[in-house]
Amino acid sequence: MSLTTNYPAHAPHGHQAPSEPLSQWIVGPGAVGRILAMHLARQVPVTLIGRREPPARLTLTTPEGERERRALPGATLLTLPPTPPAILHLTTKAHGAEAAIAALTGRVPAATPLVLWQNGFGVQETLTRSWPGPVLCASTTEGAFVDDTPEQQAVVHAGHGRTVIGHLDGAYPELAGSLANTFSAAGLACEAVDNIRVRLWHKLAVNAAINPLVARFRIRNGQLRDRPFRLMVEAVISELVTIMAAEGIPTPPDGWLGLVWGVVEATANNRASMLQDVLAGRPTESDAILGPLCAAARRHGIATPALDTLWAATP
Ligand code: KPL
Repeated sequence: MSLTTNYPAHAPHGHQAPSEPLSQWIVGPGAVGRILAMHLARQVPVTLIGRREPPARLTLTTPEGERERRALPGATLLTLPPTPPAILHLTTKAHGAEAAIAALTGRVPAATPLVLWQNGFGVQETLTRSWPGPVLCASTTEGAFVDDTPEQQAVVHAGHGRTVIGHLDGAYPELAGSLANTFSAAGLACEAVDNIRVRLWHKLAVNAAINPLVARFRIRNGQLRDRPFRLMVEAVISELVTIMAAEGIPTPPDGWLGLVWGVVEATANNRASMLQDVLAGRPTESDAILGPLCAAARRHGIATPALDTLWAATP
């Protein structure tokens, strides 16, 4: 089934997707937004939207080294297209999400389904409760980075990952299933899940174990496998295990070590998002990623020296 038209706000279960394909807007032209746009554009009309005009043509380099060049309709938050989208994807950084939604409110129909792609765990809860239409959260381990050299506007898909999508309370399963099918058909393996809250905490653990360390030492994900970084990753994971147990977050099927090292392996060639931010002099998502974990640790009286040091060291 491919993704189709508007979903009413009050049909959390049992809603049927109509049959006319309509466009999807992707707000936030960073690495995740570009990967999503370049893949989705194979299946449905896509508009890429930024604070500034996004590049009119993009080159995608696949993990296998192939190159695909494509013209993508673009817009800014001040020059939105006249026809509203069927689906609104928010791929900004966690700290930019609420400002982007404020800029869109009243300018897209209130019932438009919203998909949140942020790392961390914060805006997901806030926007799920405040956006009038259906809100799904997506969590992805696709590895990607932007390569904006003057001669080319590009996104490098550095490693295949998996995406899961769902509503925080398990609502809108048909919408989640329909979107998962569209993403998978477009080449981004995706599964609709009824426990996205748990999946977001799992991803939080992955991001906490990888991102601050690679940003601090300016290394690619795969270099974490080498000494002395391996020991640092393991120190973080051992704190994460205690926090997750105290929070009642189920252990992932491969265990916490298996989860983190699996992503490191699959994205070995990637420059993680936090490293990209540090290199570009942008604010990082350290508060969104380390904040909820350290807050949970404090609630349960758990000492987190490794996480505290990383948080203090990350801008
Ligand atoms: O999510 C990521 C990120 O870069 O933010 C990972 C999965 C760690 C890939 O680099």
